[in-house]
Amino acid sequence: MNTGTLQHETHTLLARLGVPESSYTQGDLVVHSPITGQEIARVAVTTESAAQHAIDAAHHAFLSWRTVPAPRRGELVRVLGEELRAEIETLGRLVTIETGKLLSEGFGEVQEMIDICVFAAGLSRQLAGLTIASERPHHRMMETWHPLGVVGVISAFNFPVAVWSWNAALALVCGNAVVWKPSEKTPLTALATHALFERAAAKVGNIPSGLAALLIGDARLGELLVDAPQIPLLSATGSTAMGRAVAPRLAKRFARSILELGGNNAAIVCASADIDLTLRAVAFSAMGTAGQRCTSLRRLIVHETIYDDLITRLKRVYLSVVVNDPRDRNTLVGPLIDARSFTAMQQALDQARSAEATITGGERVILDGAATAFYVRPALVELPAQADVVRRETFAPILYVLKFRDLNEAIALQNDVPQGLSSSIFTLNVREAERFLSASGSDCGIANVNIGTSGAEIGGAFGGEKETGGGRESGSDAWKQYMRRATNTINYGTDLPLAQGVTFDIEK
Ligand code: UN1
Repeated sequence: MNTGTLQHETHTLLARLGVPESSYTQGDLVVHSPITGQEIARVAVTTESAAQHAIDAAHHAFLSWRTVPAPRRGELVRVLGEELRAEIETLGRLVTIETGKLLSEGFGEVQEMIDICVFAAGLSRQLAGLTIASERPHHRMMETWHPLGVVGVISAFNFPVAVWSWNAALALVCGNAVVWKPSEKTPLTALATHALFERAAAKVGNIPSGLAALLIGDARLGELLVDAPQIPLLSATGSTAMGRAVAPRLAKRFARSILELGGNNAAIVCASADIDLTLRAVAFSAMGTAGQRCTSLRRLIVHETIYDDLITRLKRVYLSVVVNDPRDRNTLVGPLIDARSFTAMQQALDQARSAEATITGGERVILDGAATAFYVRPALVELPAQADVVRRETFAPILYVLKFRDLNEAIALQNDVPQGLSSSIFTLNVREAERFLSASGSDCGIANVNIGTSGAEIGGAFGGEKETGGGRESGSDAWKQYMRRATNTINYGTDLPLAQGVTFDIEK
C-alpha cells in the first residue's frame, strides 16, 4: 500500500476545494485516515464562545433569509448542487480518505448531496399549503408554511457530508439558517463542504453571512446546539445512546427533533426468492461500507428449504470478498473507522460464540503499511435461535443468520428488536410481499421488496421507528418539519358567524 502520499493527497484535495491551509495544518484535533491509520491533518476546535457567536449570527442571518422568496432561496441550493457536481471526484475522494469507504461509495455520497440539492431547488417552488373548506359562509381556511429558525445538525462519521446536505438543502429552501456539528472523526469533509457552500453563496451573492455555520469539536458543542434557545429544530444522527441523552433535553424546551439513531435491519428470504439477485443484494447491504451504514443489513432470516443453498453460496462470497485499500478498484470491503469499532465487533462475535454460533470470517486483516488500520473479513454468523446479541446494533460487518419455516414467524423475528429503520423481503410471491408491506408486516420506516436494506434514494422520506428515533429526513414531505405551519381563517363576509354554531350576541 502506498502510504507516504496520503497526507499530501488529502492536503491537495482540501486546497482544491478551497479550504485554507491553516484549517487543516494547525489545531488540536488530530485526524487519522482509517485507510492506513496515519495522521492526515490537524484541525482547530471551535471554542464554546465562537460556537455561541455562530449560533447568534445564524439567528441574525435567519431574520433576513426568511423574507427572501423561496424560489430565490432555491437558487442558492441549486448553485450548491452545481459546485458539488463540479467537485464530485475531489470531495468523493476525500470522503474515501476520511471514512475508508470505497471510492464508488465516496462518489455516491456526493451524488446523494447533488440529488437532494436538485430535489430541494424544485421544492422551493412548491412549499404549498392546503386550502380547506370552511363551515362558515364567506370564509376561507388555508395553511401557510413559514420558515422556522436556526436548524441544528449533528451528523455521524459514516455519512459525513450527505446527512448535512439532506438537512441543509431542505432547511435553506425553507428559509432557515443551519449550524452543523459533524463527527469529530470527519472534520475534513465538513470543512470542504463548507468551503463549497461559501463558493456557492459568493456566486449567488447577497447571502446573509453566517447562514450556514460549522462547529468542529466534541459532544460539548453538540450540547450547545441541544440547549440553544435560538434553535427550534435539531436533527441528530448517531447512536441510540446519543438520542436518549438529546431527546429529553430538547423536549424540555419544547424544541423539535429529527432523530436518526440505531438500525438493526433484517431481510427475510422466502422459498420463492430469486437466489442470484438475493445473493448480490445481501452482499452489498451486509458488507458494503464495511457494515457501517445505519441501513446495513445485520440479520438474514432464511426459509429452511433454501437455507443450505443460500448460506453455502454466501459463505463462499464472505471468504473470497476482497478486503483491501478502498482506493483500489477491486476492493469491496474497506477498513473499519477505528480501533473501538474493531473491539466492539470482536466482543459481539464472542457473545455470538457463547450463543452457539457458527462463524465464517470476522478476523482482522493486516495490510502492508497499514498496521494501525482496522481491516476485517466480514463475518457471517449462523445462529440456532434468536440471541441477545442479535437485538443490539454493532456497527461492523456482522450478518446474523436465522432460519424460518412460516412467514408469520419470520415477520415476528424481524420485528423482535428495539430498532426499526430498514427491512426487506425477497420473494416472487405477491401475497408474501404485500403481507410484509402491510400494517401487520414490517414495523420499520423503510420496507423493501427484492432489494437490500441499504442504499435508499433521496426522494423518499428516510428514517425509522422505535429506538431509531422516529425522524424523517430527505424526500417526500420531510420538508414540513423544517417549517412552521400557520392555519389562517379569512372572513370576507359582513357577518360574524361562529364555528360549531356557538352564539355570542352582544348588545350594540
Ligand atoms: C446512514 O447510514 O446514516 O440508505 C445513512 C442508505 C444511504 C444513507 C444511509 N442512502 O444506505
